[in-house]
Amino acid sequence: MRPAAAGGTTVLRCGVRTLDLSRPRVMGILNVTPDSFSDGGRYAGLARALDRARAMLADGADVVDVGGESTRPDSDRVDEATELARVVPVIEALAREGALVSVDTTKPGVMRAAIGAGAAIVNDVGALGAPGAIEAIAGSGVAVCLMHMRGTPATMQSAPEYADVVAEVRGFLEARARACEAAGIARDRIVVDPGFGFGKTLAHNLDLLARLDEIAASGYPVLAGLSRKSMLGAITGRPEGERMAASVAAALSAVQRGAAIVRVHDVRETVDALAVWRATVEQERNR
Ligand code: YH5
Repeated sequence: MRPAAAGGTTVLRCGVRTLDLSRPRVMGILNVTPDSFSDGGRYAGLARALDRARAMLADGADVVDVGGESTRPDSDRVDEATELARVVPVIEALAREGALVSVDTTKPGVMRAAIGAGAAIVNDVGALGAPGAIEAIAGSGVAVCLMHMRGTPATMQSAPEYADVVAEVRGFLEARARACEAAGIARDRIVVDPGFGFGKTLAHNLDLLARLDEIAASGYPVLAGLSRKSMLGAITGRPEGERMAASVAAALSAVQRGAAIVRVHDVRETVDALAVWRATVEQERNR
């Protein structure tokens, strides 16, 4: 039997914790926005969010990604106080229970409060582009996911054009990662993400997925967020609530091309699919 992997084990340093990336990992999506959890008041909302997170962890999620600002094209921005009130109690409770928690935010103030509450990963669709964001992470020890987005959530769907979407996204992510490293964020704390659906046409998204190995060749672990997204609707003709099988297939496709982490709504199904995929890969490797 050959060794598991050449070149040593990859781990992501997340503050005092580590995430072993020698096998693909699953990040469960926890939206803590009023549309997702508010009916019944604030505490009922918190209890329901925690129930959902615990269910994802029981289903095998390695990380719970807590987001209080929807970044969908049609969604409203929220102010910092509102976002804090939504995410901090959830992060505090989950971190206290020992969960590895990431916070999906673009605001440095929310990053700092979330880290104080126990978040171990900051997932920023703005790739730490906000003033003060790099500094908020640098001193903290937590890991960061740098995502590519063209434009802003409000403008990103207006006919984006790229000469070579894969080259441009990879170049952007490498430049942001270098800026982070220059500010003192170690290489083993950085994850990159091509940002499926964020200012890309269907053809761009498919190019990024088909050539995800080229993003992975940057040397940084790659996170892929494809779950339930419009590109899957475009391929299958299914509405958002009926994209689970498409999402699982997309996650497998991403992992096969080198994704280290997949960000998903349907944790149980994705974990099962990855277990089968991995069993075949291990069998192939050991024959
Ligand atoms: C991501 O890709 N995405 S929020 C529209 C949908 C379904 C899902 C039309 N945060 C990412 O999940 N963070 C979001 O149906 C993210 N990577 C990272 N790192 C958008 C989202 C969604 C949007």
